[in-house]
Amino acid sequence: MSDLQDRMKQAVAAAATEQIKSGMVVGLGSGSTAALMIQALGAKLKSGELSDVVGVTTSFQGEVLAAELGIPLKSLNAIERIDLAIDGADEVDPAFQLIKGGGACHVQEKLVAVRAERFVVVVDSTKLVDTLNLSFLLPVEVLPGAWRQVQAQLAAMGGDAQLRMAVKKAGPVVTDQGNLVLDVKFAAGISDPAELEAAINNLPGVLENGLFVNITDQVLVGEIVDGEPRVR
Ligand code: ABF
Repeated sequence: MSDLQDRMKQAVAAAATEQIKSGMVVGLGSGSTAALMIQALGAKLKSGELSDVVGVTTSFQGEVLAAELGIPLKSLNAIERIDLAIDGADEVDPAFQLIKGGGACHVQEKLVAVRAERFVVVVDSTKLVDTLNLSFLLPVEVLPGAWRQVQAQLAAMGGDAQLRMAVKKAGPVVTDQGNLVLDVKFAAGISDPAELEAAINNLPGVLENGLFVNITDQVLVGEIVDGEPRVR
């Protein structure tokens, strides 16, 4: 990550953390920007600026980080509500529709996002696009025994789907739920995210895809203006 991008992420994570109030149940997203937010939350709880905050994590990685910072955590099944969820994204279009799942955590991320009273997305300005999927592949979590069948069905829908492999192709990436990920490219991009989200999720063997449609309440964008990080 470039230093500039890092500064944008820091700024946007800090701005999002300002929205967390004492007593809230907060969805804690995944990825590097959300991790900065989790760190900022941990610092505020430690200093006493915030109290009685409960986190609901969206990944094993986030769970480990939050536990290290002493943030009290509960599972989705153990809470009655989520007041606010804050998470990153891989692409954001002008209508606030998202592609997420670059970290293979989109199943839990979507569960938390749809449950939240308010869903705030934190990105740096490199994530803003006019049309989804032209530069970032769409992740689809699939049951291990069904990946080739789903791959073929996605091909019939016009999508080129490749099994996500671990670094150095040591084996497939395995999600926190023990499933596999197909990364899909639609050559012309995604013109109707709502229709495609539903169509892909309707394929047997698919757990969830990374299109987040009509869920986002606010997008905070970190950018560099005159050499300084700014949030809009
Ligand atoms: C999570 O982390 C994912 O849905 C998305 O893939 C990724 C964004 O990561 P980063 O903030 O590191 O760019 O939010």
